[in-house]
Amino acid sequence: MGMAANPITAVVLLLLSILAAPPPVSAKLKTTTISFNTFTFSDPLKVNPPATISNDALQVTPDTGNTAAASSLLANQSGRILFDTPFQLWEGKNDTFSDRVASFNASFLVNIFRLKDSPTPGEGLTFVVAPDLNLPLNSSGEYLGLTNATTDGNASNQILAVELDTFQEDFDPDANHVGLNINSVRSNKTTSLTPLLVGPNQTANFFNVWVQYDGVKKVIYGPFISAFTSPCRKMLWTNLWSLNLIQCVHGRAV
Ligand SMILES: [Ca+2]
Ligand SMILES: [Ca+2]
Repeated sequence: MGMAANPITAVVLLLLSILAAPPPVSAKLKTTTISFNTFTFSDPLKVNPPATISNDALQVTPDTGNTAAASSLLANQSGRILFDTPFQLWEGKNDTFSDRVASFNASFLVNIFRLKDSPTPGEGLTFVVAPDLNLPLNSSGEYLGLTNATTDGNASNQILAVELDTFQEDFDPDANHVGLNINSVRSNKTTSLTPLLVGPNQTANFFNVWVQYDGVKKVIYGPFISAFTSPCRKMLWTNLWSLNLIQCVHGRAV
């Protein structure tokens, strides 16, 4: 489980926690919790360049206020940051509880903003569940660090992502939406975030985001969003989609 993104939009993640817990059906239950207040390179993460860790935060794609360098540094980039150890999301068909699927809860603080003089915004940011730690080649732009022109839509991708999309392609409803992506950047489901403006602001723009999966009900809440600056962290937006993880991702995934 991790983050994939494409640039010009600067993305900084400051807090991430994961809870993975199968439903309460047997003594084999196992719970894993990983939390970060700030990030360092010694954390159990796989950082795929140009993603990096900077200012105690995960920076998925390059960020610079140097406009002379911006066009070459910011354009056509994608990065990924993932946990370096896979999670068991579901077990094999021969398992006694073969329909048992893990639940998880990922929460993070995001800052997505467009540089003041940048000619175009970036495509956005995703929370991703992937089969391995590898970043696909040529996965910038509309491919959001998830796929590329050759692999997009292939069932063998075994990728699940919740996107925060900030640039409208011809298959997108607008330039400010969330989507449920299974093996493709062409979302299975989308919902506009208007009037909640997550993406195109030109100043620091912090939001708390939660992506939760209920392995019993087989429902993904993707995502809850609240304003970071609100004293009571007022919930601004929630969403819910039915999803059976067994049908879209490997039993062990990152
Ligand atoms: Ca898009
Ligand atoms: Ca989209």
